[in-house]
Amino acid sequence: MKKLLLTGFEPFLDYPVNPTEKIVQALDGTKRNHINIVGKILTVDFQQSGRQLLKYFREEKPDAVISLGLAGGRYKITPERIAINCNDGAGDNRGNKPQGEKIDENGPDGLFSTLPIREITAKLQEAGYPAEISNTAGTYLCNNIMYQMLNEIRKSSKQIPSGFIHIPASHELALRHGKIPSWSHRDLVESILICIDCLAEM
Ligand code: PCA
Repeated sequence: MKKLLLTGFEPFLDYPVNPTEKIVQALDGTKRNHINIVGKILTVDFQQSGRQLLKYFREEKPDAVISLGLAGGRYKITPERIAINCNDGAGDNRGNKPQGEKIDENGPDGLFSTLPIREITAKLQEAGYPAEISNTAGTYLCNNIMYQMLNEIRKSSKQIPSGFIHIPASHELALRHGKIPSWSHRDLVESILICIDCLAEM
């Protein structure tokens, strides 16, 4: 494993800050145990986010992909188990509001994460960070891009680990939002580095 594509999102809905953007900015261009981290920020847009991710994937040719998203209200780091072939939920940043459409008309109903999600949660817990596998990434942009990335890799028959990790709010966001639990930026960054460590052997 030499190169990791790590993605985060811009702010969306009633979250004026997206901690995933801050984490990706902090780690972009850095190295962790011989893994070069390439960080990219995606828009929150049903028409564009997946295209952006696939473009970065083709340009960067990474050996693994980890996408991060904010799950405002969650208390733990939650690697997602599965992405489903469905767009739904609140309007995105460009005003698109899908109503349960498929992401890929001909794609499978669901695609499982190919990240070592059990090892990731175990390593986080060992390091003292609350973590558990999540069985739903929702139907919004996080699910959408997780699905699109796994679908692209599936079609190309490549063996590239890919998946999605939802994270809680940062203190910076919680202070501005007022009603969600939060972690420090430092703990968020450290926990994502632990997730990256789990890829080292792959
Ligand atoms: N979280 C959203 C989209 C952007 C983000 O950071 C989600 O969970 O779908």
